[in-house]
Amino acid sequence: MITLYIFGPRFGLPDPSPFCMKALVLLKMAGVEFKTDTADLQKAPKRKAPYMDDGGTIIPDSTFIRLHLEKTRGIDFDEGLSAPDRGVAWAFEKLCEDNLYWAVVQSRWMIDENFNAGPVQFFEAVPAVVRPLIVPMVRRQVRRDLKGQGMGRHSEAEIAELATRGIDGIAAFLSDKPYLMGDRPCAADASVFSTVSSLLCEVFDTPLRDATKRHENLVAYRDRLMAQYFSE
Ligand SMILES: N[C@@H](CCC(=O)N[C@@H](CS)C(=O)NCC(=O)O)C(=O)O
Repeated sequence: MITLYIFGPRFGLPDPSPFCMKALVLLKMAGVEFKTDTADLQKAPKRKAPYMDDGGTIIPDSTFIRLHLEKTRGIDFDEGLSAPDRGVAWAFEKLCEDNLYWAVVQSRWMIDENFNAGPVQFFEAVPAVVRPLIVPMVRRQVRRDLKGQGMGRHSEAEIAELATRGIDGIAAFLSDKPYLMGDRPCAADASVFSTVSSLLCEVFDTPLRDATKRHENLVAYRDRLMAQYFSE
């Protein structure tokens, strides 16, 4: 039996983490039986969620979860795609994960109003006496991560400008297709759908959300895949 360790629904999303959402979608695409449990980052092999337990084998990281499913279940999430199309799908996936994701993190964690509307809830279980120490400490770690990755070195306006390029690119490429690469979902849809859903999250008032909302096809794509994978 597979157990996927995630954070669980928040902010009107199946998971506040686009990587956890992606792993959920991949498992649903694969059609395998699985259950979910709450991630314990101290036990997570890479100290990040998601991670998956497949009959005692622990697989961290959403992309390695994909590769594990492909290897062990004989699945090809990109079945039917040509080699160039597989490359394009991978590039869009990594645009979401290595670029847009960090713009989302910056907007949720570094802008006080958004932090207080969202991530502050992650600290509810922390005893009230130490919370005033822990919360700023974790926010400092996130700021350090953002600086290390590079996104955190830009101004908010510059981040919005960069993210809008990516968002516009996804919208233009998706065009009027039901899925990123055509008539059937592929692995990149798990990632792109999760990122678009995160960008559109109503809890956070950001220029990224406005830039995404401007594209009717992205809103429709989010709605269509949400109905397909999370109707429950
Ligand atoms: N490359 C990883 C990224 C996972 C990731 O960044 N997870 C974040 C949540 S969105 C996390 O667990 N962060 C906890 C931390 O950094 O302490 C994947 O694809 O699973």
